[in-house]
Amino acid sequence: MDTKRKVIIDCDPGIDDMFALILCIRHLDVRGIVAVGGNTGLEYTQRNARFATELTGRPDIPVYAGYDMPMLNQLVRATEVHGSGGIGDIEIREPEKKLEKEHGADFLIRTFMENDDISLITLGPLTNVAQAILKEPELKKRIPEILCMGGSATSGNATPAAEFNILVDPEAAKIVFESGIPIKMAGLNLTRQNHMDMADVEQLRAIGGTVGDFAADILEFSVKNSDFTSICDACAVAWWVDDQVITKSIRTQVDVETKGEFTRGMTVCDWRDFMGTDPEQEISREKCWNKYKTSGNVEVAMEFDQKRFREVLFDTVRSYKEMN
Ligand SMILES: [Ca+2]
Repeated sequence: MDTKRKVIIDCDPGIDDMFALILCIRHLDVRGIVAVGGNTGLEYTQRNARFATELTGRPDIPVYAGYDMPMLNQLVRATEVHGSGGIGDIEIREPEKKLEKEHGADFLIRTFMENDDISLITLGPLTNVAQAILKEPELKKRIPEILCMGGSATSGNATPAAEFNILVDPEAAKIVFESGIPIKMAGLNLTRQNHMDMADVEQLRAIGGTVGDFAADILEFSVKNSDFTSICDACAVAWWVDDQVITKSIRTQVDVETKGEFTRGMTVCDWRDFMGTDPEQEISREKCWNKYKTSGNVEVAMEFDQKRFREVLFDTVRSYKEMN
């Protein structure tokens, strides 16, 4: 019996999304991929998602296009990080794999209204998911769980307060975080614990094969761009690929700031009951008080086993080579 977790992946590939797809397609039962505009435009993110299915030998996985633009926000892209085509400076051919005709948001609605056992992974701005919830509010009761790469328990990256995925579409993120759907948040405070550099590029190149070569190429672009990279989306999905990679998480209340002069797009985590006395650990790992009694809508990932993550990643890339 196949016991792999069934998932839909909503993403904006994106270099780190590609690593996440390489992991998920091997280890999870991926029922569909929905592209969203984010790191780059939808024109490229949906193409890269289709390319990922061919790269991994799984062109049977359906790929849908969702929304290109945020709900209200002005357009923000990260093409300086991912290249205008989303996967560095690598030129890829147009995949043979075709895009599904159904809109990505409608696919989300149909899938979650008809199934009870499929979870959702989000690796980009939350536009598609929020639009789907607005169109079919029953989704709030139908999506069992969302694993979200987004936000941060501490610092942002796009601004001092905000992480990129949330900043791109704060209104969408607010709708999702207030939906009542259980959320696992793997934010920057977690993913920054992973540093990939040229040694990792060389290791991927040494593994080789179609997936290994491609992974080495896009990682090299990332590393040359900024000395090291965290491949955030891959760190996030590791939570469901291998439950030993995320070694500590804390449930607390997380709200999305949409109005702040300096803090728009911030994931405001309620750490008031977790403020300990150790200055080296700003957020205590256990509750110090029980004064504020917030409901705790989000499980926030806090600690990451980098060694184990690397083993999982490199083993996965190797496994694709052995498959060919
Ligand atoms: Ca992404």
